Parts: sequence; structure tokens; C-alpha cells
Amino acid sequence: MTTPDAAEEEHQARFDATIARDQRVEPRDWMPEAYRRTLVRQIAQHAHSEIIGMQPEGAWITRAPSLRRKAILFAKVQDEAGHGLYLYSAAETLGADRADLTARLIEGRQKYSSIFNYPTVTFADVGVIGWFVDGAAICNQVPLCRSSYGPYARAMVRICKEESFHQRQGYELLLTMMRGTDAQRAMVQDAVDRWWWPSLMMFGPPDSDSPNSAASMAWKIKRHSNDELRRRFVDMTVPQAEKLGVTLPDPELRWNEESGRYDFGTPDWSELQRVIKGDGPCNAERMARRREAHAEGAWVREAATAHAAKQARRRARRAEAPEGAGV
Ligand code: BYC
Repeated sequence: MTTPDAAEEEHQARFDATIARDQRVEPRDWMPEAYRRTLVRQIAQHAHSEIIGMQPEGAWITRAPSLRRKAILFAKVQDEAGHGLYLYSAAETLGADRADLTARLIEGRQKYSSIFNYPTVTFADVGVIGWFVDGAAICNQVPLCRSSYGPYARAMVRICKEESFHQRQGYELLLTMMRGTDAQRAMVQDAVDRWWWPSLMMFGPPDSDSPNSAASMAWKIKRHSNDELRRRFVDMTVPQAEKLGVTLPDPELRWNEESGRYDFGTPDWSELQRVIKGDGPCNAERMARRREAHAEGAWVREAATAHAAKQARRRARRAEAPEGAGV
């Protein structure tokens, strides 16, 4: 007879082999509790970020300068709601409860990305969010399409396709503004100056200060370190800035012939810690709006629950009724 310890060891060995062979872990499979908890933490934070991330750009839907820009922005913000929903569903495959995850966000017990705690002051911010924030999201999330947990990796495939459209719409908006007036060009440069450093912070603390990285990389949830992804983002974005005709606000930014990559300055890590802890320019506003939206949606949740209960009662009656009774 197999003892509980031996069974646990066998499960662990099978899990380790799955990871070593670069195969996917699926919801039906045994997994270590710490792996499951790490995934729920990361996926929930990611989902919350998509939902809170609707706010900064959503604020410009009623003020978009043309019908075309309004339609594009509407579509983008709706996509973000969709991303949140795929991700909450992925978390549910790990046994998490969506209502509980939402409660954790609303009570400040779970995080969301620091980047959404900065204000969108002009319409150029909409373009820069598309270019930088969605660009950073692509750098971070394309490798997550190969994440070891199947439902997360599969959700990422569609999300990345949509992020790619988001990034292009942002860049195209900025190209249009740069072809406009001096005032419009100044608006773009100002938005670039404000969003550059917070965008670099999206990738998380430096590797030397990233407590979750070692385990997440060993489990192949994360495929690259925070610093490597930040560096890829800089390498990708600098030529785009040159083409656009804007300056990135980093005096240390320069091409390094030897490494074949760009060297760049150090973000203000104390600012990242402050924003993560709730003390960013818009944390209070974002959370207040999220709580308000949740309260406003209570009747929809109640109606959906009542409807589901009614359907279940009907199904039960039908199952009990003799054939042909017509219930
Ligand atoms: N903001 O050990 P570390 C989007 C936390 S949505 C806040 O390196 P990890 C979009 C971290 O959670 C973009 N918190 O952690 C939507 C951890 O705290 P806990 C969202 C941060 O998990 C709308 C602690 O700091 N993307 O693209 O190994 C419109 C230590 O960090 C941040 C994702 O969520 C931060 N920036 O690595 C447009 C991607 N950075 O949990 C666009 C998925 C770190 O221990 N997530 N923290 O209390 C990831 O790839 C990883 O979770 C991270 C952090 C790279 C973010």
C-alpha cells in the first residue's frame, strides 16, 4: 500500500517532470500548494489591473476629439474588461472565487499594477498609454503565453493579440498629433515625460529585490526576470521614440556598442514602493471609483443569482416530473 508521504512524493515527481519537459499543468493535475497560491496571486493582480486599468483612459471617452477616436477608445477599454474576465476565469480554475478576489481588491488586500495610479491629464496620455503601457504589457505578457499553467497561458494568447492592437492605436494617435501643431507636439512630449519612468516600474522591483521571482521562474510561471523584460522594453521603445520625434526623459540613456543594447538610468524605486503601498497620485480615486462601481452593480449580481436559482429550480422540477407532464 502507498503511504500518504509516498503518494505526495509521486505527485511532486510527476509535477516536476511536467515542468522540466516544458509541458503544461492543467486544472485537473496535482500541483504544489505554493505553486497554486502564487498563480492565484499573480493572475488575480493581473485581472484587477485590467479592470482598474479601464479608468485612466475611460475618463477620456466622453472627451475624445472625434467620433473615430471615441470608437477606438471605447473598443480598447471594452477589451480591457474582457481581459479582466478571462483572467478571473483562469483564477477560478485554481479554486479561487471571483467574488472573494473582488472583495480582496476592494478591501485593499490584493494589489493591482502601479501604473494605473497616475492621472491622464491630456488626450496625448491616451496615446502614450497605448504606446508605453500596452507596449510594456506586450513585453511582459508574450512570454506568459508559455507560462506553465495552461489556462493562464491560453488566456494570454488572446490578450496579447489585443494588446498589440492597443499599442498600435496609441502610436498611430501620437504620430497624428506629432504631425499637428506645436501645441500638440508639446502635449505628446509632456505625456512622454510623465509616463516614461512609471512605465519602467510596471515590470516590478529590480531582480535583487524581487522576492517572488526565484520560485516563479523555477516553476516557469515567469519566463524572464523583471530586469530582463524592462531592458527588452527599452530596446524596443527607443527606436520608436526616435521615429516619433520625442525625447525620452533619461540623461543616461545611450546605445552600448559592446552589449548591443541600450544602457539606461535607474527608476526611483522608492516611488514604486510608495505607489504600491497606496500612496500614488490617484490610488484613492481609483479605489473609490472601483468600490462605487461594485456597489452600483449589486442589483445585477442579485438579479443574476436569482435568475440562476430559478433556472435550477425549473431544471429540478423537470427532472422530477413524470415524462410528458409539461413542466
Ligand atoms: N505594481 O517579487 P515581485 C495591462 C508587487 S495590465 C504593483 O517581482 P512578481 C493593461 C508584486 O505583486 C498590467 N505591484 O513580484 C491594462 C509583489 O507583491 P506581493 C498588469 C507590483 O509577481 C489596461 C511585490 O511587488 N500586468 O497591461 O514575481 C490598460 C514584489 O514583486 C508591481 C500584470 O499583472 C507593480 N508594477 O512580479 C493597458 C502581468 N511590481 O504579491 C494595459 C502579470 C511588483 O508579493 N504579472 N509588484 O504582495 C507579472 O508579470 C508579475 O506579477 C510582475 C511582478 C512582473 C508584475
